Amino acid sequence: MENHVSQKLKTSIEKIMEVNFGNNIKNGNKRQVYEAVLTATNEILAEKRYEYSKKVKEQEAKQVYYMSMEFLVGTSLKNNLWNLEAEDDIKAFLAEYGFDIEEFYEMEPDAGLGNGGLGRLASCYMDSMTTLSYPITGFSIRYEFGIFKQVIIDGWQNEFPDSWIDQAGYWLNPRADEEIEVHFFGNIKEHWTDKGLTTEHTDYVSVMAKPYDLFISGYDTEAVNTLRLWSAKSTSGFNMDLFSKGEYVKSTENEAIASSISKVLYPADDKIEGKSLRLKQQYFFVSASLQQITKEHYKKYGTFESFPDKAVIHINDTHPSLCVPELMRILMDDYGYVWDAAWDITANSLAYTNHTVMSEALEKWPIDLVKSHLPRIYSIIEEINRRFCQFIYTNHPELSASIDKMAIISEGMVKMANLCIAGSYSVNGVSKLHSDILKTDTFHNFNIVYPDKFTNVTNGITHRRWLCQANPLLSQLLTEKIGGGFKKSLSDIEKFNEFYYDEAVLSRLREIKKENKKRLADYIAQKNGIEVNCDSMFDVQVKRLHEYKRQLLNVLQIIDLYRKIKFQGFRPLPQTYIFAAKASAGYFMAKEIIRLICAVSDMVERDPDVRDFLKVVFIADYKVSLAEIIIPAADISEQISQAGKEASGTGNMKLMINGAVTLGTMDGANVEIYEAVGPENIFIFGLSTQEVNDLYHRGYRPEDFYNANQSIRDVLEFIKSGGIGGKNFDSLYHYLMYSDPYMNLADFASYCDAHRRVEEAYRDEARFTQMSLKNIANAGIFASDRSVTDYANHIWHVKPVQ
Ligand code: Z57
Repeated sequence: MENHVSQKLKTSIEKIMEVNFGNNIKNGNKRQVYEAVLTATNEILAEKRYEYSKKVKEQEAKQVYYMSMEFLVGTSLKNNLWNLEAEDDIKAFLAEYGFDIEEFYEMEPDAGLGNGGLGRLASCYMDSMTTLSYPITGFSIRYEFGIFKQVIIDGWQNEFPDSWIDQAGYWLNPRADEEIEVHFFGNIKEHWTDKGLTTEHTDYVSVMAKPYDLFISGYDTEAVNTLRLWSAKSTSGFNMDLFSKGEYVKSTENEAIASSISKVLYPADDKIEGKSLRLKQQYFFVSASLQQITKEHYKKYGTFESFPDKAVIHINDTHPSLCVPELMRILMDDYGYVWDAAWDITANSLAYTNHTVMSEALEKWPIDLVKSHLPRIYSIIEEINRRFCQFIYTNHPELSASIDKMAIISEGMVKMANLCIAGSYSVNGVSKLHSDILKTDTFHNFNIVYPDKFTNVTNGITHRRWLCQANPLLSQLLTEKIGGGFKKSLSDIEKFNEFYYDEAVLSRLREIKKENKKRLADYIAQKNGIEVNCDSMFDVQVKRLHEYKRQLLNVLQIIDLYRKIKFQGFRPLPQTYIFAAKASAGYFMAKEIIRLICAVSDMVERDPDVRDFLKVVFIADYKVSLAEIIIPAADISEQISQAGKEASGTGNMKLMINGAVTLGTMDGANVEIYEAVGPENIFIFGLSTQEVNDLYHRGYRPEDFYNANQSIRDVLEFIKSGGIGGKNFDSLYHYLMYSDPYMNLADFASYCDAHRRVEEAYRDEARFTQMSLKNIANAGIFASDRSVTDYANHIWHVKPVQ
């Protein structure tokens, strides 16, 4: 039975072909029909959005505003058609005219408005909130260029601009009627009025924020939410005087400076970039968003007393931390509230999620930078800090000695996490382990002062994209065996446990994995020119390249394996190691690790003694749409970060739900995966968080592990002697021998041992498939539907709008 939406879509596609191109589908070219399909789908969402937002307004429902510098949206066409349950119909409809919908999917570029886990999490949450009919608006920046395109040349990562809007701009709905002005630089003047001492911001530079709305569809729901992306432009176009004088370049300078704010996403993940432009980006989107939110609230309610009951502003990592002083500024300067009243409203409307404990990622800004760029905001932060320190001295004299660590301003810097904790009513980590570390270690003192603020919400993923759409064969099998209910409530997937002894189901699982491996093998053959054996075990590590994630440990094991095959006659199970990762553009060590992976890949490929047992593939340009091809093909999921460093991980969950078995440390959400599947369905190795800390305090010396372990010596000396294709990797050798900050060498032996256990398990086909089934069937708790329900009930206090 054809649904109503499909019917509307078809009519609309036909209409757009006529109106936009004076053509029809039959005679249309691919580009025209592509545009018509995207435009028609966007229109359906726009109509649904209108109906839904009317209901939200009527019911005066409390709303979530999700502030994030990143939303890693990926592609939208397939997701939207799938959510609207129109995919099959539209596919058939296009096929009638000789068009293959898969080709349209491939034409759509990823909206890569994020780096990695943090940005993809935000997008998963938008999907789940919408599916569960909660009102939420995401706020971010309409970067003209998303995360760079990665091209590997001679093993070295090169970055190219990712211009996505031409081909995917059909999803962006401009709202010129809701432009907002944002103020930078200038001076502040204080003067007395009948309202007391008031502050005026003068001589500022204005930038216009123009919103573009991207509609977010949900599955089996009336709801459509919006992701509002702000684009920067100058208030004045260009300088006509200069233009008339023939100074063409100069005449457009102001516009160039203004629009640079929304030009490009900063490509550093988990590491701060203390640049002026980055601070401008943060304030730009925070200010535009909060001005809009407060304006709407005031129009409706005429007061902000009710603000905390009607709105919650979520701060995704500290990047939007300026929400704290900006909301204060708006309430005081624009709406005349006095400090205490404004603080009461602010501190009851903001909630903050921390995503890392790595010191280099905890944001801090030089005082001078904040003061010059945002003088009014800085003066507010100073006052927040003064009152905060006063509060600690008065109520927690025992913490006086820690005041430097806890202060919002200290050591010449503004500490953004401290600002967020002081200014929010809720602070959460992203896995049980991470949230515990926040309380006992990173923010230990704050937890003494505000014990009720700290909570945990373990991350989740939208299984609709990561299972149903990325792995249609597995989704089909699940539907046959347990019904389709899991698409809306993933807890149903638990029923799949019943098939643990069902030979037919186990063999179907193997066939499906094989098909997915073939699909990936085709991609690899085409992109890398490497033939991989689909009967070999696919071992996958895909994520950003970072020292703490220890892709290097993975390569060391591979080199060890290579040497044992080559020189010691070892005959392992045939295995294919698949890597994909982007490194931050300026991150030398990360790029060296990519170069090492590529060199090992070449070395193995060239060696007839080894290549039938071992393959190594580095797939370039990892992104959401590529992840959707790689993840369903994985047998083994490498989650091998140093314990205590990976806040949660979400790739681990995507791989698990696609039947990959985790090989990992007791870190982040791996701990909860371990609890979900049981010790016999996961491979755990390495030091625990506690052991890492103890070793660190005793004094970690990588040479001790070098001296104690023959394999480590062999591998390191092999690297040093030019064994890897005659290439020089001295920097990595020295790094490991004399620094090794993430203790690769300490975990090496345990990791190699875990690999042998993996091989042994994989050789027992039946047993391994059962492990895989257990992983699929117990992934229910990692649905982002569960995560957002936790947020909604325990942090945001919002209800669905039906
Ligand atoms: C980022 O992707 C994450 C943390 C950050 O502080 C920044 Br900046 C970027 C990641 C964590 O590394 C992952 O462990 C976590 O799963 C993800 O955020 C989502 O919470």
